[in-house]
Amino acid sequence: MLTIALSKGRILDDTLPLLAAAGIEPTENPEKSRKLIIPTTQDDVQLLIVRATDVPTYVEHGAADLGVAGKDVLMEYGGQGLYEPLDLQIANCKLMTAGKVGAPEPKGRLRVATKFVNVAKRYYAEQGRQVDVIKLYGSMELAPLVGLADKIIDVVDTGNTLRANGLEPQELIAHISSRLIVNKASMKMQHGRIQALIETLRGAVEARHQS
Ligand code: PRT
Ligand code: MG
Repeated sequence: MLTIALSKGRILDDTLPLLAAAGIEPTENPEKSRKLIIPTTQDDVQLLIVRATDVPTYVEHGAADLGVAGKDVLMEYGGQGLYEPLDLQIANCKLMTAGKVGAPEPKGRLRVATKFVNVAKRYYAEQGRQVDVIKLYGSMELAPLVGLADKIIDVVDTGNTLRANGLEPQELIAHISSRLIVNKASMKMQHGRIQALIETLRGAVEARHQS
């Protein structure tokens, strides 16, 4: 059995057409189903539906052989425990700092609210800047508005969410897309099969960008 971990929403939406190119289609709609293990048209391939931030955990520990995760999630997860053989070029966005429109730079330590705590610490350490990082799980845009933080670090697509809350994108930390990730032991044990799937997906990614 080959097990692929995916999250609902934009990653699932954009990954299903790529998997379909490899002849892998879920036998029921994962967005609608309450099931967390979804069989596919290939008897020996199944999908696991997990939270986006949990995908690397399932794959690193071998509970899934493969997964699809945003580079933001992978940067935050860190470590050397996964292979990342293919940029799927889906769910593109940017990881950015943002703050209140026109707010002056604070004099003392910068307070940064984010769910990307490790990314934030690394980013400001590289700049030699002292910061207090405040961990949040969502609605980061609120933090500068109510004085919880001076800035946030979050993924930005259109920027509409920032603008709607009187914030502006400031520094670009990284361009983000979603990546295929592979468990290291699976890559050894099922090398031929996984390599073939990677090459088929690579072809589907390229075809998508030529049309
Ligand atoms: O939603 P949940 O808490 O379960 O987890 P998640 O937010 O990590 O998952 P999901 O499915 O929302 O996002 C999965 C991946 O999609 C992320 O890890 C990113 O790599 C990628 N991605 C691409 C995005 C966006 N675009 C995006 N716009 N993830 C989140 N957003 C958010 C953004 O933070 C903002 O709050 O969507 C909102 C709208 O964005 P704007 O800039 O268009 O207004
Ligand atoms: Mg989300």
